[in-house]
Amino acid sequence: MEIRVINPNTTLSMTATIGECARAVVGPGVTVEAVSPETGPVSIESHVDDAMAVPGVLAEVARGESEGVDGYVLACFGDPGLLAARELASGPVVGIAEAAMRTAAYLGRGFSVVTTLARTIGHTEDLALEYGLERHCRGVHATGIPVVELETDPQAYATVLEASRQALDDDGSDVVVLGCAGMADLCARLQSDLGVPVVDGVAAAVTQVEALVRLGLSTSQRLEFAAPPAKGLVVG
Ligand code: 2AL
Repeated sequence: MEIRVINPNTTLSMTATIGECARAVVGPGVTVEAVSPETGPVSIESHVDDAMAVPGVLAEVARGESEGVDGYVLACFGDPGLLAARELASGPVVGIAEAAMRTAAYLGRGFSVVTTLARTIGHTEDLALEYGLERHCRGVHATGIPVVELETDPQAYATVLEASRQALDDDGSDVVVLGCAGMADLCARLQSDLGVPVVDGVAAAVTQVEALVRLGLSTSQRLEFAAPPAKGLVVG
């Protein structure tokens, strides 16, 4: 089985870490390749970044289809291009926000999302609503750390840990969801320090794709998610 993990941003060091975290949790016989689009924003933390990332995500899905990929993970917590990717792919496509929030709902009464910049909070709240998980999502909390600084800020771990402790208290929640793919490598240490389940969407999504492929399940082609009709593009 081949799973393609698409990091929708173009920071290749982050793509490599995401790939390692995904490979650490899949079963034998599963190959994971982590890729980024050739062009696009270095991080995704605004609506413009989100929109700019989508063409590159769809190009990676189209390439994966020509290479026989069995399923895809979209490894950005905004799940950019998720529904469009489902139209293009023959195998399942799972976004890390949806996977993390659904997984967290198995594990407790309410979860807190701990994320990067405050400006991403609204989009995450919208996603919780869209996925029908607003009753479980008790709060979304920003650390103030820009995505690319998760890799370079020596205080990043301590800041995420403190924000998570505060979020659990403020929200009366019992599970933490990491709101950025760039936090994937912090997950195990946070879970051990916090003493509650901590869900990394990269691990949740890649194991979900593995399970769906193993079950022989993929996106229904019957209505909305059928392949879109080919049409001309006007280039100005
Ligand atoms: C993200 C993420 O997962 N990747 C990225 O570039 N931005 N999420 C976020 N909340 O900032």
